[in-house]
Amino acid sequence: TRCLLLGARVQEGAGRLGCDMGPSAYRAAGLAEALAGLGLDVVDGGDVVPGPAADLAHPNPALRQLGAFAAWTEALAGAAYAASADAVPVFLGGDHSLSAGTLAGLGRRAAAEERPLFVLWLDAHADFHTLDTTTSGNLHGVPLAYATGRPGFAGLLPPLAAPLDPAHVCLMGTRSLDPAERGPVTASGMTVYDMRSIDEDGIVGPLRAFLERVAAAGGRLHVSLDVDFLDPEIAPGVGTTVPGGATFREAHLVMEMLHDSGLVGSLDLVELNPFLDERGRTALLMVDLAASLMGRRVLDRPTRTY
Ligand code: DIR
Ligand code: MN
Ligand code: MN
Ligand code: MN
Repeated sequence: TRCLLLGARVQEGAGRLGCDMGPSAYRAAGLAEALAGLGLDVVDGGDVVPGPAADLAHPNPALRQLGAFAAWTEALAGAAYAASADAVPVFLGGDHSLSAGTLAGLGRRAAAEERPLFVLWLDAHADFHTLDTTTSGNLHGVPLAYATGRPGFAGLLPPLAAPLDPAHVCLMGTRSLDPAERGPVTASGMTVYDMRSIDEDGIVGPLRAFLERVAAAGGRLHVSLDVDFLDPEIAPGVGTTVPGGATFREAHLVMEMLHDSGLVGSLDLVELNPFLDERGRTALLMVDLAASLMGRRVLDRPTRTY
C-alpha cells in the first residue's frame, strides 16, 4: 500500500500558537524516510490548503476561530475522502481540530465502501465538547462531538455524509475531561479506557478486545494520536500536557499491535507544538511511533538519545 503524507498547518483550534509548525517538524525528523525505510511506498503530498474563513456568528462568546475551523474541516474532509481511496493517509498536524475534517472524509469513504468506520482516539482528552459546551473556546476540544453527530454544528460545519457511530469509538489514555463532557461521554456509548483502567489492567487486553471488534465487523480503522496521550516526561512538545500519560513502551506496544492487526487505514498525528519541544525529541518520538504502527519491529528500532 501507498502511504500518503498530508500536512495540515492548522493552529487556530489550540489555545497556544505553534502547531502550524508540526508538519515541518515531522519532515525534519525524517518521517518519510523512516516509513520508506520499512519498504513502504511513501509519497509526501505536501500541505492541505483551506479556503478563506467565513465570519461565522455563534452565541457562545468563548468560541474562537469558528470560521477558520469550518474552512479547515471542509478542506480536510475532501482531502481525507480522496486520499483514502487508494492510500493510507497520514495527516501531519496541526492541532486536533483537524480530525473533524479527517473523520468527516473517512466516514464518507467508509460509507462508500459499505464498511463501518472505527476510531481509536489516543488522547488525554475526549474532545467531545459541542460548540455550546466548550468553555475554553478552543476548537481542538470538539472534533469527536462533531463527527459523531452531536447537535449544534449544523449550518456552521459541513454536513456529515455519514456520522460516526459512538459505539465504534475507543478512547485510550483519557485523564482530563471537562465537567460538561463527563455526562455526554458516558451516555454516548463510546468505549473509554482511562489511565486508571490502563494502570490497573494494562493496555494489551483492552486494545486486543477493540481490535477484535473492528475485525469482526469488517471495519476500516482510523487512529487519531494526540501527543498528550503520552506522558509529558517523554513528550513535552504539546500545549496541553497532562501528567500520568502513556509510557514509551505502552505507546509503542499500542502501535505494534495496531500494525499486527492489519486494520489501520488512516492516521492523524496531532497537537505537536515544535515551539514547546526540546530539540525535536517529541517530533522524533512521534516519528518512531508512526514507524512502529507501520511495521518497524523492536529489534530494528534505531538507538536514539532523547
Ligand atoms: C479541553 C482541552 N478539553 C478544552 N482539550 C484538549 O479546551 O476543551 N484536547 N487539549 O486535546
Ligand atoms: Mn485531542
Ligand atoms: Mn489532548
Ligand atoms: Mn456496529
